[in-house]
Amino acid sequence: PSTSGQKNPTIFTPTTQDYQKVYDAIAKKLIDEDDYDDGSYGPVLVRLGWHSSGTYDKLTKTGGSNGATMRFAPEGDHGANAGLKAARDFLEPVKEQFPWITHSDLWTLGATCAIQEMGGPDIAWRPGRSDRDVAYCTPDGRLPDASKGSDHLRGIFYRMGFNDQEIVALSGAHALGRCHTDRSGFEGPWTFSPITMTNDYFKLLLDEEWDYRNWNGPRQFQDNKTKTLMMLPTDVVLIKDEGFRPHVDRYAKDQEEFFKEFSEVIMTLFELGVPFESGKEARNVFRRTE
Ligand code: ZEM
Repeated sequence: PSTSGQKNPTIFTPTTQDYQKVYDAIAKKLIDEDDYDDGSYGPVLVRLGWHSSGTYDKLTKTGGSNGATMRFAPEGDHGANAGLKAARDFLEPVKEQFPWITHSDLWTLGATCAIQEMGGPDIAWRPGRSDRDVAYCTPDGRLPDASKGSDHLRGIFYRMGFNDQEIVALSGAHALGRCHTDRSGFEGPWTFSPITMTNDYFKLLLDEEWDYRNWNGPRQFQDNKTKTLMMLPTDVVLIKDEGFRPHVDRYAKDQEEFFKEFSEVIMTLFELGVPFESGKEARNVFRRTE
């Protein structure tokens, strides 16, 4: 059959409305599939977006969300990425429904959607990531090690191009989700509402007394009152270090201020290393589910 007179039917240029459809499909799945962890895949989707982006190295311009190289064994099997298959598998049917979206766009859009749907701030997002082959996998060790101190934290995040304020803002994502003994070895949630985005992580860091947990697992902290919450060594560093502490204080006092700065920095995180052809005007905030 002749297609003359038509545009090449195999080339499809998705619009903002098309990406909104992907957002809506992810949001619907988050509501429908509530039989996971604390009742939502939201937190693990956020962690997937973060780990796909947080490999960025500003000096060599390698890593970052472009590529979705965690699909391949070397990177998917890095210790830091344990458990993220759950998030990748959750998004796979969405990829099949919208085959034109790249995995790398889908993973960052999934995290963006999850944050908004869990009551977090609006986050601007734009497409433009392409999937790359196994040769682009990053070496192990680019993501932070929770057992370490402030020098390590700064080393990792400065490499991505972030500063102290941005490190603290990003850490506020630990309002969400929990640690799993079969993934990181650590155990438990940071807050009492792990599927709702709040500034509680900062409030709890300041308001609770944090003792070492007496157990066989890796060194972690537990709240002295209920003994049900946890903090990682890298979380507690934020209240001990004088470069980090002022931002913890600010975010604990004012959720709006935290949301504003979190929104800005996570947008930046998700864009690290992406050779966008579009400009900043291509960024869009998707409509949330009612
Ligand atoms: Zn996390 N994170 N993270 N993080 N993280 C875990 C879980 C989650 C660190 C870390 O070692 C760990 C950021 C920064 C840092 C989330 C988001 C973001 C876990 C538990 C560990 C050990 C994994 C498990 O056992 O399942 C360290 C050291 C960080 C340095 C500051 C940033 C930045 C994040 C996003 C912006 C989220 C949402 C989770 C919860 C995942 C889940 O499955 O519930």
